[in-house]
Amino acid sequence: TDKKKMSLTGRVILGMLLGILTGFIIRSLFADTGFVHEYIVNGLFDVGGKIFIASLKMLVVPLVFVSLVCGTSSLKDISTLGRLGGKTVLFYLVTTALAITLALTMGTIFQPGAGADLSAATTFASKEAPSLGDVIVGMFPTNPINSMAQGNTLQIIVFAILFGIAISAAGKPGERIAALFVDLNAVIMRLVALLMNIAPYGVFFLMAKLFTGLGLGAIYNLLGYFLVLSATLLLHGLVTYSVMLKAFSGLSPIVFLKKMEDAVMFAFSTASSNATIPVTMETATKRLGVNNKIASFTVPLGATINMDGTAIMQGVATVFIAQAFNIDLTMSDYLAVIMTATLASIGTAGVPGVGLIMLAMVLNQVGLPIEGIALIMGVDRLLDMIRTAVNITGDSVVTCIVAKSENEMNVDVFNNPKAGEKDE
Ligand code: DAS
Repeated sequence: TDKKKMSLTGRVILGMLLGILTGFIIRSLFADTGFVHEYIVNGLFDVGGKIFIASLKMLVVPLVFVSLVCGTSSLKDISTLGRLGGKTVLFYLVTTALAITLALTMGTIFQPGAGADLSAATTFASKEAPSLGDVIVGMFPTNPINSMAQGNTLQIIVFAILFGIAISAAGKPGERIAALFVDLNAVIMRLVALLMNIAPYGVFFLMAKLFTGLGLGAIYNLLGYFLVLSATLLLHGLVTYSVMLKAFSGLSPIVFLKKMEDAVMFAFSTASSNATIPVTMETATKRLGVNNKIASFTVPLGATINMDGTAIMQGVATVFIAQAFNIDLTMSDYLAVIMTATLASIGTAGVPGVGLIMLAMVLNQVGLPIEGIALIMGVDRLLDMIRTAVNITGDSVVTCIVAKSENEMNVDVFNNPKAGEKDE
């Protein structure tokens, strides 16, 4: 019998584990100079990992633009778009506010910052939080080509929606263009599937390089912070989303989480929601059975404005830093944190490390010392990977809820364990 080739998911998990193991071996056997570090870690692994990330990011702009034009132009009428947009943004804001409230509660209960070691505190450049007005004006492109060149996802989304509406209102010419975008979308999704075949190698390189340089010792003296944050992320990712999915769509959370494994692993290994958009889109449409006209809107939007994992980090980190510096936060401070963190997550893209920059805005808002960020930077890379996985899971849950409520979900595909499985 022909040996059943391991599924892509299995190969990515294998690549991840081998990468982590290789990192530990190199870290313990080789000094951090010399041939191995020079040519293997900072050579092969670094280049391999960067090529993998670049191959994913290469697809984001064309995929977001084409799939969103495709999705919008196939909508029956504008009111659908209004209803769809309203539901999606509402769910995104509610889940983010829920996430940060959970985080503040867990931080207050478990007091991870009590007696923290402040010696590591150095300076950290902070940025001003964007005002709501700036964020909204900033969403409208003055030059769509420039928005695409810069990868400004929110501006691409706005332009694609307007372009899609124009197509559906343009009669014959619109029909021809719509057909073109349907074909373009199919080709780009095929390209996504092809590129996913290099994922096992890309993930291996990323993990090997990361775990060669990752001092787990840094985790030790921040164990309280690390554990409380990880526990809150898992609680939100596994419990909150499961309850929401069941309550608002009746779909099985077990089936959902099983089908999310590819997207979760990509988010974890790249620590970038944006780079994971192609995989989240493929998962939503091919494995969860969501109609492209929904996913093409909710997934890119979610990757940009919906970052529950990041909001959780900001909640726990704010409480940790306040405790570490012995500063008491009042209830109005907590409300300011919830507002600022939710707003900050709208204005920033899903790329590695963006959570720390947003944290600086939140700390500014409640008058906490920005130096506190220096305390937690050492363990942030690993936590960034976990919270990015939570971010895209949140995007996918809302995508399923909205699709189901619009009757734009093929439940048979959702319930079929083999749907969209790639074992070529
Ligand atoms: N890495 C970010 C993302 O891609 C999250 C973060 O930095 O907190 O979602």
